[in-house]
Amino acid sequence: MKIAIVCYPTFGGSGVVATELGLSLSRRGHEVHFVTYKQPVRLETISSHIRFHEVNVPEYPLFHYQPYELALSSKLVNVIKNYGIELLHVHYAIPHAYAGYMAKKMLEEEGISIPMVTTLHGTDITLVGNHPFYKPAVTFSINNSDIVTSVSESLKEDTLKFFDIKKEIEVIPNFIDVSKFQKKIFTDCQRELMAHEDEKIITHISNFRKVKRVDDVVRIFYEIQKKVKARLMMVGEGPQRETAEQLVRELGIRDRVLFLGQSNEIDKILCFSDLFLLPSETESFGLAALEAMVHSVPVISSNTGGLPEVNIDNYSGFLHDVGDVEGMAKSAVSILQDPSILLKFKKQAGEAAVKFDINNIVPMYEELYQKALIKA
Ligand code: GMT
Repeated sequence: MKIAIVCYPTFGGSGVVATELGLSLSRRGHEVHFVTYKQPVRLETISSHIRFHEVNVPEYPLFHYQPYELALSSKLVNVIKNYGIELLHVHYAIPHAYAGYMAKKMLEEEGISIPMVTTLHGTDITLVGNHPFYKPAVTFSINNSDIVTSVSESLKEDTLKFFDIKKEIEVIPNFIDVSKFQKKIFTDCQRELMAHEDEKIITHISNFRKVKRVDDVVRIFYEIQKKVKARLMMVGEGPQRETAEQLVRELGIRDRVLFLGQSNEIDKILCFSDLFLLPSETESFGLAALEAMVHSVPVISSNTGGLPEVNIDNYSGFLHDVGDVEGMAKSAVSILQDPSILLKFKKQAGEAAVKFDINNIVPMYEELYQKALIKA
């Protein structure tokens, strides 16, 4: 099948999922064309089965806001025509589903019919899309997609609650290539560069937006390090980084906390981590938690959104109410304090990740694509 994928090319989860999906589809014999404004971060190889088409938005002084949707829909029309694309898969409703719909309509004028699959990822529904400025456009784009998927049951429920949806929403969870990680033996983990042997390593990875509650991460760690010798690795960049750094200073734990910035070495960082913290306000899925689990790192998270579908309470880690810093710290200590309990949770975290193996999930998309092609 010839498939065009539209996504955000940045470090965000939706872009990562879209890229990994495209790579996997190409390995399964499909031809995949990524259409976005920059080469996606995890798209390292371009081959005859993987192409990248950059959407350019020329700066024009008349425009206060440069019209990205217009450029994207025009680019889609050209790519679909030039490469004989059979199916369009857009990740994130805003503005991708909207631009995709426009491309579909333009192509219809030329007698070309192309099905569009829209995958909802979370913030396009729970935070941004729900805003009155965008709501009519998001509702319209979802209702006019041929097939709609969401990455968790929880996100499906939220979408039906917040929008007037007339379409069936299929749940296809996010995924991970278990064999890539669990069989990989890291010879260069270099744990000793990050912490002493008797110290535990606690990690948080995110884009440091408000929704991630990075201050809670720092406060949870502050409580943990009173009981267990530990270090905190803060990985990522974003608007809350400075306030978190300030809090670290105020709490007097600067020598225990490392802000590593954005990293392409997530595997290496998770390879030496003992525990992962994700106390988010909301999380449609929590891909970062799954990435930790596949590296056998137990997760302490909030029990919000799709997180309970990924992190299994008292098995792969623990779940607590949003903002329950004390509870999260207590659970963390209970795992870290006893080596045999830590070992048990590490093993269980790895086991819980297997359910989301790429080989179980990607065929679900292929099946939907077939359905969409028959419908079109
Ligand atoms: O969480 C973010 O800040 C990034 C965001 C995105 O749009 O890429 O992630 C969303 O999609 C991911 C992939 O499906 C999910 O794993 C994240 O839980 C979801 N984020 C939120 O719902 C806050």
